[in-house]
Amino acid sequence: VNPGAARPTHPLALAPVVSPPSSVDGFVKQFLTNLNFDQGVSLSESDANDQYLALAGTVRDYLMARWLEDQARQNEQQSKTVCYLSAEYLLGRQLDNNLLAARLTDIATDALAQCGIDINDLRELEVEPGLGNGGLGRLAACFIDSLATMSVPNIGYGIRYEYGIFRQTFVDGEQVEQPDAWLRMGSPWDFPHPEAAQTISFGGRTETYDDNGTERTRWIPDWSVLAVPYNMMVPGYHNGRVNTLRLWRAVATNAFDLRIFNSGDYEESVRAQTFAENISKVLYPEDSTPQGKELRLQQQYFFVSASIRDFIDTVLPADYDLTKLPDRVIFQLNDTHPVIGVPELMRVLIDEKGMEWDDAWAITQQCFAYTCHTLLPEALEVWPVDLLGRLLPRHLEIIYRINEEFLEEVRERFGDDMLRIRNMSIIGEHPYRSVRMAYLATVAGAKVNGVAELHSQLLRDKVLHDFAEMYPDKFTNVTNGITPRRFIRLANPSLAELITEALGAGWTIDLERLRGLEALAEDPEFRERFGAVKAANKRRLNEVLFQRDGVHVDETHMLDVMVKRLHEYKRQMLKVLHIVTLYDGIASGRVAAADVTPRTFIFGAKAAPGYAMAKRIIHLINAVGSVVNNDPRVEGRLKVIFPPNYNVTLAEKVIPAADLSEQISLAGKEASGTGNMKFALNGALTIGTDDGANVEIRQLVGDDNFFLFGMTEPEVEVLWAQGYTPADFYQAHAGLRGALDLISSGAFSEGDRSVFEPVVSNLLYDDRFMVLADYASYIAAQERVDAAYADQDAWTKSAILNVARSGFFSSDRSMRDYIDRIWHTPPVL
Ligand code: BZD
Repeated sequence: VNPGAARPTHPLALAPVVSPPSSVDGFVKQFLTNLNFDQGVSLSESDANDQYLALAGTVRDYLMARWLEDQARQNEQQSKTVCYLSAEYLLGRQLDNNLLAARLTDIATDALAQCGIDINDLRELEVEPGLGNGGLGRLAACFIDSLATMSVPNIGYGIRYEYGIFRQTFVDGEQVEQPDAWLRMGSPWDFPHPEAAQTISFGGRTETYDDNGTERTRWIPDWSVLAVPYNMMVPGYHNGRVNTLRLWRAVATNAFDLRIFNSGDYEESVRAQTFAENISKVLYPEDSTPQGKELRLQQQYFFVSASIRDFIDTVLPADYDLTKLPDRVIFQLNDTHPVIGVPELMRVLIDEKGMEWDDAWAITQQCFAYTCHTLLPEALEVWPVDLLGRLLPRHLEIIYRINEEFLEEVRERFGDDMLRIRNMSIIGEHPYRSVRMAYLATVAGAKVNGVAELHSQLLRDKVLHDFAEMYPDKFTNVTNGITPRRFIRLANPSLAELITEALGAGWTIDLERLRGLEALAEDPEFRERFGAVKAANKRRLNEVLFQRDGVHVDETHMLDVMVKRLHEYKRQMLKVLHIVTLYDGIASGRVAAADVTPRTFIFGAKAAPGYAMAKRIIHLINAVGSVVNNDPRVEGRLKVIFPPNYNVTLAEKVIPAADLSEQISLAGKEASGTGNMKFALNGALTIGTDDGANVEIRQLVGDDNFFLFGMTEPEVEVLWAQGYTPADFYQAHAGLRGALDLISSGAFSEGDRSVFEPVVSNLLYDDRFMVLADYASYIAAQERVDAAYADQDAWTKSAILNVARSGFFSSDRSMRDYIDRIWHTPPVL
C-alpha cells in the first residue's frame, strides 16, 4: 500500500486479480508473454533455460490470485497461524508439484507442445532447492504441503541459503564435495520483498535505565544485518489454497556502508558487506554433530528473530493486543535450531513492548512448542555461554533468569536435590558452561513431541526423563508422515493411476482409503498389474541412471535399496557386510553363483564433510562395488550401484523401483525415519530393526509382510550394560569372520591393507552401534528375503498389502495430530 497515492479510479485497478484462463490457449499466451516480457527473448531466440523460467513464471501466474486472496482472508478472519520455524526445507523440484496442485499438468504439456517444446526437456533443467540435510528438512517440506492441502493457515519460516547441501561427486570412490550453486540459473519460484526487511542486531552490551520509576533493560548492539524475505508459494493440492514459505536472506545494512564510507576504506567496506552476507551463505552440512560455530548461531538468531518480528509487525494488525498473542500464533520449533526464539520473544515483549516479566513468560510458554528429532546425546545442541553472551548478551541474561525461576520450581517440587538440579539446569557446567537448547525448549514449550511412538517413549523415559516427571502433560507423540502428492502421485504415476482405477480419486488427500487395496491383493489380475508397475519403474530407473551415471539396472534383479544420510548408527556397514558375505561365498567357491538370488544393491548417501568414518564407509561401498561388479565368477548376479549426490529428485526415481527397503539402524537410535514410509507406500517390503517408525510400519503391515531382525532397544541396553565385546561376535560367526577378513586382506583396495583398516578395527574393537552383534540375525533375515522373493506372486501380494496398510503415514495425518494435540488451529476455508 502506498499511503501517499491517490485512490485508484480505473475499474481494473479496483477489480480482484485475474488468473489467466485455464485452457491451452490461455497458457500459451501467458507463457509467451513471460518469455517475451520477463525473459526478454522471442520464442525463436529462446534457449531451454529461458523457456523453463517462463514456464515457471506462468505456473506462478496461475497461482497468484489465490495467493493474494488467501493472505488477505486470513488477516481478515484473524485466524490462528502455524509459524513453522525450521532452519531447513528440503523442497525438491517445484515445477511438477505446482503443476499438479494447480491441475495444470496436461494443459502445460499441450501448450508447450504447441510452442514446439517438450516439457520433459524443461523439467530436467530445474535444480532442486536443497536447503536441508535430510529427514528433518524433508519433513518440514512435507508438513507445509499438507497444511496447504488442508487449508490451515501456515507460514514456513527459514533461511534462503545461497548454497544448499553440497553436490556430492566421487573421485576414485571417495566423496568430494562441490558447492551447490542452485540460484545460478535464476530462481523463478520466489519473490524478494526488500521493503519488508527486518534489521537483525548482534553483539554489544546491555544496560539498565529508569523508565518512570521502573528499572528496565535495553540492549545496545554492536552490529546488524538486514533480513530480506523471499516468499515462495506453497499450493495445496486441488483446493486452490496457496500458503507461504518465507525464507530470509542476509544483506548488509546501510550502517555497514556508512561505517566504511566514514573510514574511507573501500576494501574494508566491501569486506564488511561480505561478512554480513555470509550469514545466509551456506547450509551447514552436519546432520548430527553440532559444530558449535559462531556463524551457525548467527544463522539461527538471524532467521528466528526476523520471523518472530515479521509475524508481530507485519502479519498482525498494528494495534494488536500482544497479551492475546497465543490466540493468533503457535511457533513450532523444528528441533533445537530455532530455540533462541524463546528469549527473543521474551526480549521483544519486555524490552520493546514494555511488558512485565511474568506476563511475557506466560505468553511465551503458550506460543512455542518443540519437536525433538534425535536420541543421540551428541546431537543435542548446546551453545557455550561465552559465545552466546558475546553474540546475544541480552538473550543470555534472559536465559539465566528463565533458568533461575525454573530451578526454583524444581526445588519447590523435589526439594534441594543437588544432583537433580544439576541434571535439569538449562545451563550445563561441563566440560564448559553452556546453554542446553533442548532443555530450554522443553521448559518454554507448551508441548514437546517425539517423531514416532518409540522415540517419544524414549524421550520420556531417558533423554528428558526428569522433565517428563515434572511436566507429564507436556509430552506427546506425533508420528512423522510423508506427502502422498510428491511421493506417490508425482514419483509413481503408474501406481497412482492403478490405485485411482481401483479405488477412485480421493485417496491422495485421504490416504487411509488405500485400505481398499487389501481385497485386491487376492486378485491375480490386480497382482499382475501391480507387478507390471514395479517392472516399469525399474526400467524408468534404468534409463535415469544410465543417462546420469552410465550404469544399468537389470530389471530381472531384486532391487535392494538403502538411501539415507551416511551415519554409523544407520549402519550402512551392516549392508556392506551382507554384500561381502555373499561375494565371499561365490569367490571362495562355497556357493555356486547360480544359486544366489540376483540382486542389485543401490546406495545413496552423503557424508558430512568432516565425518571421517562416514567417508571411509562411502569409499568402501564404492570399492566393494567395483570388485563385485567386475568379477566374472559372480556372473552378474550381484551388482552394487552407488549413484552420487542422492537428493529428493533421485529419491523420486529410486524409491518407486525398489523391492526391498533397508531400515537397519541400531534399535533406539533412529528417531523415526521417513524414507521407510516412502518405500512401504510404493510397494517395497522392509527389512528392518525394531526402531523408530519401523515399529509402527510393522504393526500396520503385519509380521508376514515385514522382515524383522536384530536386538530390541531393551536388549541393546542389556548388552551394553554387560559390556559389549564385538570381537566375541567375530569369533563366533564364520561368515562374519570371512567378510571382515576379506576387507582386511586388501581384496577391495588392490592389496593395500591400510585403506580400510580403520573401518575394520573400529568394528572389532569399538562398534558403538553394534553392527557385529546384529550381523547373524541380519543375514538370517536376508535369507528369509531370498526365500520369499522366490515366490514372486506371494511377494507382490505382500507389496500390495504394504501399500494398502500404510495410509497412516500420510503427512496429512501427522498434521491432524499436531492440530489436535498441539496447535489447535482450525482450517480457514
Ligand atoms: O529427522 C532426522 C532423524 O534422524 C530421523 O529419524 C527423522 O525421521 C527425521 C524427521 O523427524 N533428523 C535429521 O534429519 N536431522 C538433521 O538433519 C539435522 C540437521 C542439522 C543439525 C542436526 C540434525
